[in-house]
Amino acid sequence: MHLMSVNPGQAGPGSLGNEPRDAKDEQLDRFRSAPRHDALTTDQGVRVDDTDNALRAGQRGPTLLEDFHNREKITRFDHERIPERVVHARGAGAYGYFETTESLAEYTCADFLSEVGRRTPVFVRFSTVQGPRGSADTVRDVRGFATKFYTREGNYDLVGNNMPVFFIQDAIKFPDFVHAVKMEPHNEIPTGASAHDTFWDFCSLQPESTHMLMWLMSDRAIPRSFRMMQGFGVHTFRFVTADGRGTFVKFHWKPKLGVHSLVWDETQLIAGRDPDFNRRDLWEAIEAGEYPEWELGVQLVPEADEHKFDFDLLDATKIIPEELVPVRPVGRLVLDRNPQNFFAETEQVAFHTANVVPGIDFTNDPLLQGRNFSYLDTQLIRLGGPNFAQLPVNRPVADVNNNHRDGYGQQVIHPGTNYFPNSLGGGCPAHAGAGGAPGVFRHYQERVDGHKIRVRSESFQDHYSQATLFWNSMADWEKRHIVQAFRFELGKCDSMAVRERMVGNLAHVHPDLAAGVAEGLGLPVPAAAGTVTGAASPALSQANLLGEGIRTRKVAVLAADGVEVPPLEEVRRELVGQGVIVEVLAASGGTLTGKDSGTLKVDRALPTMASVLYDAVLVPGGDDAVATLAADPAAVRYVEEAYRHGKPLAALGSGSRLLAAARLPEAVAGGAGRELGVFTSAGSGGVARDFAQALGRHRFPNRPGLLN
Ligand code: HDD
Repeated sequence: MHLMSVNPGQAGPGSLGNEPRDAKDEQLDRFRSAPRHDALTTDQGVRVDDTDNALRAGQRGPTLLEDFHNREKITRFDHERIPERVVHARGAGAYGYFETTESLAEYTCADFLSEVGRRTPVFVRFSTVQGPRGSADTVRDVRGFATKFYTREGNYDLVGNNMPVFFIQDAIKFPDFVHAVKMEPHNEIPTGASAHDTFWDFCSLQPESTHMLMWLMSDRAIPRSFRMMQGFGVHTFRFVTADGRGTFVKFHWKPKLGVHSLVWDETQLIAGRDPDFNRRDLWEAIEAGEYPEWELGVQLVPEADEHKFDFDLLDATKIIPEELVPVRPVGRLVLDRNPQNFFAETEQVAFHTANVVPGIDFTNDPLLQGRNFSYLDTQLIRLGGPNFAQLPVNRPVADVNNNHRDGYGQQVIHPGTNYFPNSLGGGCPAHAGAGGAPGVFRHYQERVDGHKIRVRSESFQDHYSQATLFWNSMADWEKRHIVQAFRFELGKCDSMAVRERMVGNLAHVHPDLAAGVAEGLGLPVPAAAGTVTGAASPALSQANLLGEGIRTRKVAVLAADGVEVPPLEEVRRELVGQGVIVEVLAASGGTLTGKDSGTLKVDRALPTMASVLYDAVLVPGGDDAVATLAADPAAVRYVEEAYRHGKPLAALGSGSRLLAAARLPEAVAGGAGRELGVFTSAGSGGVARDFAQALGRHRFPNRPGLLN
């Protein structure tokens, strides 16, 4: 492997050009392996003539220790793995850019947020939390949403999740929480699931987790795609101006495609059919030029308003409802490039909440304060030493210039002095920022006055009001899903005492929730506890976050020989025109013969896919084709499953006979089909438009006979 000429540790002169995105690209280019047309060599550059046969004494004799190529090859292989992340081990990442659309110069001196139109290169990594690296994507879990901004003033990491609150209020509880949610220590079960005793034992004893549990049991925990999730910085951070004025800020990412989820039954089937469902989706969208995009929004709270809310801004188990402080759009995030090597980039990327730039600072949120210790610490063990910031994906585009030296994996040949102050090195590197120069990090000068105590503030003690707010804000079908999720999770918990304690906690959230869960578990319905308010925040419901358009939604067309091609092509044109991915599926690959004339190319063989890998199903007409499909249990299953998962279905002409063969509930046959997202027509007339609109609604959660 050849590395092109490189001066690691220092970004080259000119790397802070006018277009920062190019700066990161160019920097990465310098680390990419040259095209591999050359002959095979050892790590020392010695050419190797045979990598298929070890050196041995005679054709059938023992292998010789002096075969340095064999030994080096196997040793390198033995050392390929590094410890996986203790949480968020499974993930997928991509490069892109952040573009500022509204200047925040009034609130922060952060250069990358100050100029409209400025583009800053980014790397984003999405992840699940509980499961190890090889676990399935579609488990019920929080999703990580971590963004590294390579700004001209240094790297800024926004290490967030797809839920705006957290399980605990103080970072000292994190090891307890993670031990409880991870696989149980005696048998390492379950993989990628929170439905087990230790997790619910911990949460039932830790009522501060209740608000987060509501999010975790909601559909937010089973996203349809990383591209269709919101992201949140979770904590209240602080913007700071050049003259030292502070403003509280919360960060929100909002996906352009809307917020959409899978249904629970579907997630379990996908975990078998395609455990890489979410990573594949991200990868394929970017390869196809369908670049996912999010809007960055901020909620700004003047310092004078710090105590005006009935919750504490420093408490990470609370949101600021958007109805109290609106989310102000300030920029867009676009992911437009897949990594070239998963390990080098996605695995080795190292995020850290304390990677901040001038103009962005912390608050005293005790969860954030602990994170600011943990991330640097974890990278030291995970990446094998202190020089991980020199790895290509981690290195800033801003110059790096200091007296840190040596350590495992040092890539830089540092000349000269290595201490400060010095005169022999010309006094370099010198303190930045004499005379208040811009672009220098200066800590916000917060006045702190208090006793050294281990006490949680009184203002952190209300654990239920916002859990109730979340419940009240859900559509009926969202509430049903939450109840079913609690029933499933607690139903997998063997300890009756834990189940009862948890249901007791839910009685503080809402009597309907507690009753629904208790009934499912066969427990007595607990009496209502505390005062339950009717307050709601519509911004929390996915029903109000449908997004723009239907680009990249996937439609399966079920076909066989004798298919009526022209009406199908008409519908396909309409859908493809709106950015939908339409794939023709038949019993085997190849080309189908049309009913009267024409042919239809098969994109995929039906047995290699499944209805759960699509957003909707379309059945074209053609008597022979439909008869073949109706006799094929796999095709019938596609229709039935798609129906029971609430997905739009359309049949053209005699295609409706396949719907009949799938024995959909009577309400559909009885004419209520259109309201329930099931469309049939003699030809193609009208179906395309209705079907496309139905795709925009994503699902029809009020159908009879659904599997949730
Ligand atoms: Fe964390 C990874 C998000 C609390 C300690 N965390 C990690 C990642 C994300 C989050 C997205 C994966 C980053 C990546 O893709 O590499 N974590 C959060 C959020 C939290 C949170 C949104 C609460 C608001 N985390 C939290 C606490 C601690 C940690 C309280 C420790 C006291 N988190 C870690 C870690 C990880 C990590 C152990 C594991 C791997 C890594 O950092 O790089 O340091």
